[in-house]
Amino acid sequence: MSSQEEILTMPHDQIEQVQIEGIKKTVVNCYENIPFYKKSFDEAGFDPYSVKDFDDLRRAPFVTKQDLRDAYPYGMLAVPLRDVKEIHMSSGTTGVATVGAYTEHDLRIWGDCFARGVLYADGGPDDVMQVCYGYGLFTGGLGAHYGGLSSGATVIPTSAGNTERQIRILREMGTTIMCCTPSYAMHIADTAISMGVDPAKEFTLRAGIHGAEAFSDNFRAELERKLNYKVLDVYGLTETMGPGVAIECMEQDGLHIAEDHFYCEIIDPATGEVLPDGEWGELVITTVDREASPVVRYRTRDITRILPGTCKCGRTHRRIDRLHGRTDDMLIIRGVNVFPSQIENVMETFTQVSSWYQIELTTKNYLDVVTLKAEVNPDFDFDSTGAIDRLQKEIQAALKAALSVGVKVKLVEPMSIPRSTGKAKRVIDLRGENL
Ligand code: DLL
Repeated sequence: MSSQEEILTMPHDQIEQVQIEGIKKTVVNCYENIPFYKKSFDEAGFDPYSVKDFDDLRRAPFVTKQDLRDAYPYGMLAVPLRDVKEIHMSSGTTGVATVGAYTEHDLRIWGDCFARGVLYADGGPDDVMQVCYGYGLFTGGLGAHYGGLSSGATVIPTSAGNTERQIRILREMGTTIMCCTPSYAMHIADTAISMGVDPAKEFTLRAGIHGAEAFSDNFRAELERKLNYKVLDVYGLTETMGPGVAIECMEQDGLHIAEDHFYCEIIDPATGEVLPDGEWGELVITTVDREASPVVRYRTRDITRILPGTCKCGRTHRRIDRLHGRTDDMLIIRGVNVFPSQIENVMETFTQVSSWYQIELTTKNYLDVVTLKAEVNPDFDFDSTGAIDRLQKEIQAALKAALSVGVKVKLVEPMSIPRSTGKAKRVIDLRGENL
């Protein structure tokens, strides 16, 4: 058994011991080296030196993305800059980015965590891993890269984009594991098919380690059918490391948290109360042994739950469920709370439409208007206006019933919604732009 497999099958009380020892150091390290934590712990009356168990940690205040942004660029570093060997940043669509810094130790841990995805896929040195996540400040490319190296696989760092070349390499280099966003994997598959290539037969893929965005079970099934491989979901975020915080095993029954490095809690986002296993809420993460950018009770805004019980694979690290979106994904449409995943669930019941959709929000006469653009499948007769009208009305009625809010449905031709090589853009909010 490899040492990683030994860690992954450790009795859970031993994992908890590792976590508690690490957390004790993390809270003291944050308090002593990061002025933000000194202030926030003191204000909350939280004594980092008194932490002995997980209940004690629960008395610590949360840290938010805004806190990390306010500390830009180096305010959250717990080590001297000379010990930092690499820096990544979140894309920061709303302005200031958040910074993730890594010591040599942090980079090694990162590689080991992502390498668990390769282990879960029953892979190792005999695999050829094509990394088509973007390389750069985004953590996808280099995180997968370090994971590939740590697992002993042969890494081909194609980065994102140049889809025809990706396809050529997939066919010619014997790639067995592909790493990219699920939407980019679908785009690669569809482009290959449109080029007359049958990826299910001509590619040699065994597994895809896909994450960075939510994707439905149907989307996964379609990917697995088109590419004839197994899709494993990988979760992570710049603020705590990048990809590898949690990864699915071949059971595809939740993502095993790398619990020796991350302590996860689920809270009620409205009250901050910790919820029991099995209940859905917001994921909060404390790093166990991160040196450069430790976080104590970071509110991820991601919605999931801890799956009770143990996994059939025999590994002992607890699992989170596949993510159901983010608390800040919630759209408030005419006062009604709507999650894009609810819209997706309805769409999936219509076999005539594909998984490509975009939600556009506009304002008309001071009221929110939601338009859902969805692509029909290539075998649907798009020229039959009667059929299109009928289907649009059926989908509209189903959405109204499910969401209690009217959604205008506009079916469009296959391949007409722009594809992305990274995270797909599902919601376009044009409200407030006087349209
Ligand atoms: O997306 C890190 C990553 C790269 C994860 C490659 C997996 C693969 P950020 O750009 O900081 O980091 O975005 C983090 O993306 O808080 C989630 O909302 C979302 N996210 C990440 N993985 C998943 C997933 C990377 N498997 C944010 N399912 C997170 C759903 C995900 N959402």
